[in-house]
Amino acid sequence: MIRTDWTRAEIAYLFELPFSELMFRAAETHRANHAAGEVQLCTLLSIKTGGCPEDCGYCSQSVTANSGLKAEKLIDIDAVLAAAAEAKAAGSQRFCMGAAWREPKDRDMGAVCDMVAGVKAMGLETCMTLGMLSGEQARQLADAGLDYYNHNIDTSPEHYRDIITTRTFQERLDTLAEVRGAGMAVCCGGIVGMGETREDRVGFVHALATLPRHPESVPVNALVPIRGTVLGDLLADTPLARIDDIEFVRTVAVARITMPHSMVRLSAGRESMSEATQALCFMAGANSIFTGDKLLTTANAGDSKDAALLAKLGMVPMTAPEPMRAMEVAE
Ligand code: SAM
Ligand code: DTB
Ligand code: SF4
Repeated sequence: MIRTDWTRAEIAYLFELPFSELMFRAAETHRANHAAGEVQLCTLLSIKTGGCPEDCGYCSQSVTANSGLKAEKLIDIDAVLAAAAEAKAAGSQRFCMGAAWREPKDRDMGAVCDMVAGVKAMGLETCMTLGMLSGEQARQLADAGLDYYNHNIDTSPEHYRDIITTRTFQERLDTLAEVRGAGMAVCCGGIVGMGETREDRVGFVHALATLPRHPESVPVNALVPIRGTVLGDLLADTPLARIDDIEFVRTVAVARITMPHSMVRLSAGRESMSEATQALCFMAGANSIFTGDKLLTTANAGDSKDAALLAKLGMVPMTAPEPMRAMEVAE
């Protein structure tokens, strides 16, 4: 049964379970709803890098960060299609395009919709993350064939204002409602390791698991500390503040148990994670990763490292598109 009425106390209880008990329950939920030996491969491309007016404390692309990144223009559709072809050849199932915008300008919509249509025509699932959307923009993207829209709530509602001051948690929820209203699937998660408390992690999972419909994809990122960003500098100066591996795995497990049908993506931060920690995340129910050498602006594990890890774990890339898989499970 899919529950959207989780209480914070229930989620806190899951976080507090003995680790082996939590892992057992998460693995059980995973097996009941997904093919547990399969991992979905997704590839990211930054289609518009840097110069973002928002002040997200973790992000290299904010104008408030001194990350040395220079603002670029929206890239050409040919470059997008070439990157998508490469991703497809490497076995990726979904192609995610990200732009460092607070929201897209209406004059950009034609170009991004062409990108969606082009990538979709190549037989890849399409995802975009462009910041906040109006209802009309969401409809335009849906009409162009966009399958997923990524828009993260990032952390608990209480911790949100310590991380970002240029928009509110409620504005995130408003865009998610526009995405749903336009009929697209939702990709929504956040970042662990931003100096939040356990209670914030409880509040973060609670906010996702009590949305009117669970996001079809839930990316769980571990903060990538980038020099020149508020959080990157803070973490570099206090290394002990880095998220504990077991606590990260617990977060993945609780996401899996509370949102059983969702794809839980082990997202940014894998580069600095041991193979053993990643394996624990898969056992805890993570069933999706970002592949390739690059995320948006930072390095990622890379295809050959990932292929070696999956082979070592006896796991295989997912091939069937997610909606089909969901139907198989429902039968
Ligand atoms: N501008 C759009 C937005 O904020 O929705 C899309 C791009 S933004 C880079 C997408 C997501 O990447 C953020 O919501 C955040 O969760 C994640 N992210 C960004 N920088 C990160 C970092 N340094 N470490 C981990 N995750 C990060
Ligand atoms: C998500 O949750 N993580 C991705 C994707 N959605 C867009 C982005 C990760 C970015 C990591 C830092 C960087 O490369 O700039
Ligand atoms: Fe802009 Fe997105 Fe980075 Fe925030 S996370 S600064 S909105 S690109």
